[in-house]
Amino acid sequence: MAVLKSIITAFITLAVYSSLVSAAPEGTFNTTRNAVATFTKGVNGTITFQGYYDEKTKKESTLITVDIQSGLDIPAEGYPYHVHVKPITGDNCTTAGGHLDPKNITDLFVCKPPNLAECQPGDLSGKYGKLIADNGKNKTTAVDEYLSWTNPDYTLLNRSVVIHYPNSEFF
Ligand SMILES: *[C@@H]1O[C@H](CO)[C@@H](O)[C@H](O)[C@H]1NC(C)=O
Ligand SMILES: *[C@@H]1O[C@H](CO)[C@@H](O)[C@H](O)[C@H]1NC(C)=O
Ligand SMILES: *[C@@H]1O[C@H](CO)[C@@H](O)[C@H](O)[C@H]1NC(C)=O
Ligand SMILES: *[C@@H]1O[C@H](CO)[C@@H](O)[C@H](O)[C@H]1NC(C)=O
Ligand SMILES: *[C@@H]1O[C@H](CO)[C@@H](O)[C@H](O)[C@H]1NC(C)=O
Ligand SMILES: *[C@@H]1O[C@H](CO)[C@@H](O)[C@H](O)[C@H]1NC(C)=O
Ligand SMILES: [Cu+2]
Repeated sequence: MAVLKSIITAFITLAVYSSLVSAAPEGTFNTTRNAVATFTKGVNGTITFQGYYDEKTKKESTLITVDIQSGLDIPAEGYPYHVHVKPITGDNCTTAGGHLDPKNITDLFVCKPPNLAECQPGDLSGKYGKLIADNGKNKTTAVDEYLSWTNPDYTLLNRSVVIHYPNSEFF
């Protein structure tokens, strides 16, 4: 297939409450701020986003849980993954549009820890590392303070997550 650089995409939808891992952020998990991208082709697995709010610090944060059970077949290099602005239509990855980038940082800026505030909020692998395959799988978590559940420009809902092959940082 021509210029299909992504491995697979999944639409982010509201999730039902699911149990939490130990790496939970400060604050309270708001069960209505709960979204999941479910991958069923190319890779099997989920990326879950759970929104927290800390009354004391007034800080929003999102616990990101990656749980890919199969399909990451290229070892060592790592798969880039991003939140893209649009939901996916059919199997056409181009319909995902660009990265979630409300501040117009653009793909030209190379996101490097620890300066995560300067990254595109959608550049998950830039902020937290590419998904390193372990027997086709990856399981990892991150606590994010740059996505938002209240600012519509930063929201996750009705967008998509794209996992790219290791040789294609962007599309
Ligand atoms: C939970 O999230 C919803 C949707 O963003 C919001 O309307 C509600 O106020 C939040 N509840 C609490 C206790 O923060
Ligand atoms: C995903 O799971 C389905 C059902 O278990 C299986 O048929 C399919 O081969 C799996 N795909 C990959 C990429 O592992
Ligand atoms: C895929 O989507 C893009 C953007 O919406 C469109 O320009 C292109 O024609 C589509 N390709 C196919 C094969 O449908
Ligand atoms: C980013 O670019 C879009 C489209 O050009 C524009 O509408 C928006 O105002 C810009 N946002 C910022 C923060 O510059
Ligand atoms: C998953 O990928 C992350 C980098 O994003 C890496 O730190 C971690 O070791 C990998 N975990 C597994 C179980 O593959
Ligand atoms: C997401 O899409 C669903 C249906 O496709 C719609 O009911 C819902 O209001 C949308 N949510 C947001 C936050 O846009
Ligand atoms: Cu991407």
